[in-house]
Amino acid sequence: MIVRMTTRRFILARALVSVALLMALATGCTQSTVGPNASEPAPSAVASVPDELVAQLAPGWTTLDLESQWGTTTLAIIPGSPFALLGIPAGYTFATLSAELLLAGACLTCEPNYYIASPEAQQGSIAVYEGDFTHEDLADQTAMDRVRAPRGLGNKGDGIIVAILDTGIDPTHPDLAARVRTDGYDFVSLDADPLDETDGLDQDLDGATDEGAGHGTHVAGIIRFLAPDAELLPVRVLDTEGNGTIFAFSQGIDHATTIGAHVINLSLALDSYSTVGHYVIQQANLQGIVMVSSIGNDASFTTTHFPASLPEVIGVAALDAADLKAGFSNYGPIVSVSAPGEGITSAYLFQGYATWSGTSMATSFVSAAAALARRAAITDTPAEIQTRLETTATALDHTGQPYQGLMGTGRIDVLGVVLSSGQGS
Ligand SMILES: [Ca+2]
Ligand SMILES: [Ca+2]
Ligand SMILES: [Ca+2]
Repeated sequence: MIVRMTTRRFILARALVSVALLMALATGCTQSTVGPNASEPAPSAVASVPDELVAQLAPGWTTLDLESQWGTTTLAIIPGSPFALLGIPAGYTFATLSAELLLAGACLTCEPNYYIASPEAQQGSIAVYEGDFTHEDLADQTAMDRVRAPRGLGNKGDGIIVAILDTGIDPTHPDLAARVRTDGYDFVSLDADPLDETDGLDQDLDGATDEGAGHGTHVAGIIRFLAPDAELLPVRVLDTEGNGTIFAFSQGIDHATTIGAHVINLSLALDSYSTVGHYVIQQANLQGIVMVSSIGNDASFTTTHFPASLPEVIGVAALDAADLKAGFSNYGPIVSVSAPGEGITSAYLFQGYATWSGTSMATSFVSAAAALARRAAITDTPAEIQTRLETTATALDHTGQPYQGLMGTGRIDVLGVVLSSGQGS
């Protein structure tokens, strides 16, 4: 497992360099992320974008100060925050530049622009698209009965905005068209169209082309079914292969917070703690936003999976059809609840439907439940909603199994969440 993951990260880093080269060639621009430091070893075991540094500026320092004193380029900022994404100038590495910035007191923290990915991209779990699935396959799957999908109740999540930080959403999909907001953003391509698209390229050189595409649409389909009146805010932070960066993630959280999202679905992860990532999550939490994230598909015990392990985030593990831990699902004391995650049918590309397995799929059930809880009790804090999700979950008997007590309080009970909120009519 470790060998495979390490190999994959190496390939990913190499592939993104290739993409940057292609983009530079295509645009005639030589100011790409490929520079003299690109071949040097990463400063961390976790792969990151070459020649980029995420700076937390010290009070009194601006990005202009750093540009004039160190020759950095300012690639992006998180508005109203001390965080900026900087291009590392020639002659510096991440290690040497961060050492100087910290020594000079210009920055409080420096970290690499880490790569992130959906758990399915990390695991190599791809969608099964056979072209003949229909909406009924989504609506009638046993997973909907197991989570007690609330059919015909008054609370359908109206007035609630669920941001989906993912590969985008296909707004033309018949299941989704009526609910996709138009003020999302694409922090991968840096445009105002967060379309969940394919590009015909295998950027991460893993032999599968566009294996991440459709992921955000799949997550959105489950949420739309369970909370049919909630508005879906597409925030594209993962590319067609399911990969992205922590800075794009942070910009995405900031965008969802600015728009006024009530719930954020985070079916993605980073194999490290991130200061900028935690900062934007804390800001979102202060605005009352409920955040739900996948615990990962590494089949491992974890206490640190990011961002699911953060106190402001609800961590979700995946169950198989027998309500046992799905073989791929991580587990640990940071899991709040579990949800079905194996063989889940939902909306997909080409206005169709596909089956996909992963903790990402499980997460979407819980985000929908959180949206309904929020609709029922609009002033509840994220912590109160987390407690409601945990206390209403259906307890599962994992007695004697190695992950007993490590799959949260049980299987999400969407109807139970709504009824306990006093808005079940
Ligand atoms: Ca776009
Ligand atoms: Ca690929
Ligand atoms: Ca691609």
